[in-house]
Amino acid sequence: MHIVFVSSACETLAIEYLATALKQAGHKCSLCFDPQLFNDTFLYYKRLHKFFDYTEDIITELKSCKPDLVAFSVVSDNYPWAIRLADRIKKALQVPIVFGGVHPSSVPDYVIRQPSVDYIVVGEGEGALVDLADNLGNPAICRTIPNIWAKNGTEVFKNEVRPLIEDLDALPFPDKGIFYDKLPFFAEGYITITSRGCVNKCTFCNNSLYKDIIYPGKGRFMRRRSPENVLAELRWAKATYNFSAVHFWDEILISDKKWLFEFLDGYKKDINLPFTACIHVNFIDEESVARLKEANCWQAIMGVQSLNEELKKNILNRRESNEKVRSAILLLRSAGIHAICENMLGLPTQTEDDLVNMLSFYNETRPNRLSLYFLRYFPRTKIIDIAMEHKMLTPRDVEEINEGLTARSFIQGGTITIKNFARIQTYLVVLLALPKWLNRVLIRARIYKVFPDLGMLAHSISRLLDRHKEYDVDAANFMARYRLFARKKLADRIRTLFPRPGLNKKTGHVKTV
Ligand code: B12
Ligand code: SF4
Repeated sequence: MHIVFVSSACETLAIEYLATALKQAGHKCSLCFDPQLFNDTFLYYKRLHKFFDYTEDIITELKSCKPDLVAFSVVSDNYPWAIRLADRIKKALQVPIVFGGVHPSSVPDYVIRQPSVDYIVVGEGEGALVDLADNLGNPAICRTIPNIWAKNGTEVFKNEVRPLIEDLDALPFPDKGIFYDKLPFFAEGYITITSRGCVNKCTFCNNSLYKDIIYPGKGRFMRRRSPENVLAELRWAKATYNFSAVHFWDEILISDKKWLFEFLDGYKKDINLPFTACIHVNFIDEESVARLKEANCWQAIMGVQSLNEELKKNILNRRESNEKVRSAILLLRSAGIHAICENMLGLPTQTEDDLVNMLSFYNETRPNRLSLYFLRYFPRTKIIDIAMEHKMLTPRDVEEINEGLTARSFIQGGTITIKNFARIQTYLVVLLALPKWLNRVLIRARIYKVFPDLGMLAHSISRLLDRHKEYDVDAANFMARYRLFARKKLADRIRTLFPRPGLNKKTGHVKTV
């Protein structure tokens, strides 16, 4: 069977793992990439997005490659995009369509109602997608495959979730070629993951849902590949692709010290390229920071989320103290590791004073970059119940979250002072650029009240101010995507407006008889 993945804007490890599994089972896989220009986390302009829209190019590409199955990897944010495109594909090709990933796994009963979605895979997809591809010609069998939800008219078939993959070393390496062959700029930085699951259970995160609702009794949730298995992948990749940096996309790379040190020793010896990882303050100490630095870690990202310890414990189910956060930032900074702290706005019970304290805290501790996002409620996460108890969400809001209608709204509820929260978001862009004494005066005067609400732009500006040419491959990929696809679309538009004689005015192609 020929399975075509349709992907939006970024390289996706899920697609790479699934492509490997399908190819090993004898199927053919390809990729259609929607660059989503001006419709991403950093830039959102409706008109420009429309001008640079690639929907029809994807349809043309799909028609020419004649897939037997079209597959989407879907998070809540790209769900509206996926549905729009799936509807369009269904009209043009009448091909079966499968959705997998976090959003359909969280609310399969909502997603399966969509007319263009024929199958859903809940949870890990390798086994289920191969079974589906093997049996596509026989819908009766497809309706019984574990992890699959299928439908026949209005009848929905819901199958049990199979046990979690216990031994991650048994998985073949992800198929990087599916992205790199078509979009070579992604090969600048190598992304990989050494684990699945997380040791924590924060209320706003999908892991709380996976652990408590989807996977209880289905095996160990937190799993890690052996150091040797990860190193073997990286050695192979380094020899095959000439990348300049590595990104670890684990929830927390450093949660198992013994594993970490063994891995870092091998990494330093065999790979030794600058790398980025997500960490957690609970696992940071002098020794781990020193070992990370030695192995060439240049950037560490940590979710701090809130500096109100009570709120953190009661609302977010996180127990780390502010003292721990302070010491983690200082340790990373003194080791010369670029420290990024992510924080959340609009949390239940959060007050303006909490955020003013946060400004003061960061003014003194000075991480290298700060991000401040409005809490987005993801379907069926625990924090939704908490927000309802605090009357911040109504049942109707929850319905909209499950339907995926809130994808672009960063603000849901919040306290009455929420408009000032957005101004604090703007202040954060300049906070680290100003001297400590000046910030102290400005914070005391609550100067942020006169700042504009820049919304997403604040986030984009702070990202732009913190660009590191040497190994900031995220930024390089972002630029490359815009350069490549904006140029291509502009050329297409110009060709259509000013066709050369002998060219088809509509398509810009040479007329044939
Ligand atoms: C790495 C990562 C990223 C990377 C790459 C994202 C990507 N598209 O791959 C980056 C940094 C770019 C990123 C961006 C974002 N991310 Co992110 N990210 C992750 C993280 C930490 C790991 C994902 C991963 O690669 N896992 C490894 C792969 C192998 O596992 P997997 O993705 O679960 O895939 C398996 C199954 O889900 C299934 N599956 C997945 N897709 C498909 C498709 C088909 C057809 C089938 C059959 C099966 C299937 O099979 C796979 C293999 O078993 C997850 C946390 C998590 N635990 O999932 C958050 C997570 C997915 N991200 C999240 C969010 C919110 C975002 C952003 C919206 C943030 C933002 N504001 O920009 C963007 C969205 C970008 C996008 N369009 O996808 C949320 C999503 C919540 C939700 N309900 O939607 C998560 C769950 C974290 C959380 N807060 O709980 N993210
Ligand atoms: S530590 Fe991070 S990944 Fe783990 S549960 Fe909390 S938010 Fe999710």
